[in-house]
Amino acid sequence: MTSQRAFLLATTWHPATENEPLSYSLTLTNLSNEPISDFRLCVSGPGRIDASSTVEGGTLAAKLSNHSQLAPPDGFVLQPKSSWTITARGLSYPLRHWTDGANAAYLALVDGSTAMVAVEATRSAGDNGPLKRGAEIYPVPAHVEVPLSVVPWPHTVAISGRRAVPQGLALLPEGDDADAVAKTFGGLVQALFPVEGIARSVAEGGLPVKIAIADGFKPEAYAIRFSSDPVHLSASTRSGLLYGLITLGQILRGARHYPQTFLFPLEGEIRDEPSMRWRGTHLDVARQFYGSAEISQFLHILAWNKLNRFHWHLSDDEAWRVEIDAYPELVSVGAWRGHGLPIPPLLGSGPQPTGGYYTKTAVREIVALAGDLGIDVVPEIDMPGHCYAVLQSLPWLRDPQETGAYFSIQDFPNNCLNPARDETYEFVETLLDELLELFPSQTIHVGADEVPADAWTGSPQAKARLAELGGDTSAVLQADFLRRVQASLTARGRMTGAWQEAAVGGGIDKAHCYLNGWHTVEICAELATEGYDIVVCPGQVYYLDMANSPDWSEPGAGWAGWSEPEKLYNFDPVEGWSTTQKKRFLGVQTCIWSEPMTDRGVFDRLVFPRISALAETGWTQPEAKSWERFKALAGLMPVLYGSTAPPF
Ligand code: TNX
Repeated sequence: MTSQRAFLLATTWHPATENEPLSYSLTLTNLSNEPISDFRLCVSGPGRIDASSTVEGGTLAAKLSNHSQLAPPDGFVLQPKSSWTITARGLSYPLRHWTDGANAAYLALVDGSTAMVAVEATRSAGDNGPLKRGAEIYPVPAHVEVPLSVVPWPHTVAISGRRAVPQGLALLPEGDDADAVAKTFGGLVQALFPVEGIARSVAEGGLPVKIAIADGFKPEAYAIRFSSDPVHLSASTRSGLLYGLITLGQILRGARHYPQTFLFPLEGEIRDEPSMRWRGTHLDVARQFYGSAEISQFLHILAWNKLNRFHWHLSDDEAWRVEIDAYPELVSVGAWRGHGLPIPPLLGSGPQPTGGYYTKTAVREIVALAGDLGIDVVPEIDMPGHCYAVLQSLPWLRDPQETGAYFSIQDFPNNCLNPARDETYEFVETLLDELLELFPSQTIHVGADEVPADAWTGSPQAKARLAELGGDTSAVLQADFLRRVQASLTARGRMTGAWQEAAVGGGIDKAHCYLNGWHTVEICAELATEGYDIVVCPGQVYYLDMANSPDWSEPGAGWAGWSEPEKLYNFDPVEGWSTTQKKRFLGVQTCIWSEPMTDRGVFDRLVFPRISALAETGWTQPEAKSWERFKALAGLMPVLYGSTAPPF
């Protein structure tokens, strides 16, 4: 039962000064007319109060990662209209932005019930600027250096003349492939711009566009020939045709919405092809859940940016998100956080069960949509680390003799699958049976990131296995585990994807994998020298959870720094790479870790327009990039939630 009493939590971050060390204070106010006692204040949000922090005014009675239960002194009564403040010092994760602090709270009462607490956004003692959320939409200027509104900018544009802006595009497909692409494009513009009527018949004023497959194009390349009537679009693949239609749709939208600035050409040609073959984004649906409708719309946006890889991060410590018939607990337990559940409220989820998962039907629909949109879905199941949700759901996977505790960087205890247990491999094999049936993609990502250096040191089984392997670090055990998982994937005809840590402890088979380099470009280059194929995604630029600026008022994280759109746009992912190293370069992706994105206005602010800046890096030839041009055109690109709310 949830009590209706009213409480308010205000939190303040005090950065360290010359005289005072850093501190984080939490003030609970009882707004009701009744006193309250025998309670714990439970909070969560990206920043955490460590077990080693000192707490003044109360005690840290229990905690798991960023879920903290704070208890007032014995016998304490919080009187009506009065406040209780506690202060934590010595936090290992300094707060840098307003989304770092507690963004959900409740009281746990002795009778087992909970009471809701309204939470104000965390303030910093040194910065009172208005807090920002919602995408920043760049205004389209009156004059732009190019006459067409296309993002990412095409390879070759040789057009002339201006025609009266057509009312829409009347698609005239020739053959089955072209037919299918026309349908996909119809669905795409309907989803993104439902009231614009971009695809419409000749009778409604649509400009005829002949679409046909033709020989001689690279896989994603296309050509558009403008002439008085009709326009001709050709490509050798469905994705090439779709990209051509997207270019036409973008030209039409620019000319229609900004007729003084952009035009629809009368004659000439656009020939286009991407500069990189891997142009993607990752999305973490474990820390925050994104329902199928959100994923579908996000895929539409990726396609409009000509992005072709969707790295779907489906599991982490905080949750498991995909239905697996053999292990129903993975979703009945692992997909939900809540007070009293095996996974407590984390990262802003409240006391009520919060979460969700994708049914197999939903996954199949999403994978099919992605395929139509030219997007390869790369599912990630993170292992052996980041498995707290798995182990809470399937506790028999643990070594029953294990003693002691090791902690992950996000402060989860004993969160790694045990590489010495037969049960682990049975689990992984059964999981892969179902996963591979759901995901036809060439690549399956197995995580491999952030296994604590002291993982498994309390497990007799793991110690025995390590001795057998002749190693003395957890990295050796991890590499042995990953090689076994990879061998299984290779035997089933799949490539293994992994974070860069898969290269430690002896590494995995380089011929059948690619790695995401997430530390620096230099590390990516070193891994390329070792012979790994690399997708470059360094945290300090391509992690879209990092804030847009160092200001407190900007949402997002800050552990890897901050990345404004211009920095991301101009970033060279292969700076300093040799020709040999470049042979191992697959392309680029952004990573959308979702810890700070409880609020969807925060998602919009962090993801847009930076994802379009990445898309242009992936598609446009480096020498043809121009921040000024991109900035002028980016305002026409879609955002997911349409959240452009003013600051608050
Ligand atoms: C590091 S990058 C992680 C994630 C976090 C992210 C937050 C990587 C492979 N692991 O678990 O969500 O930082 O920025």
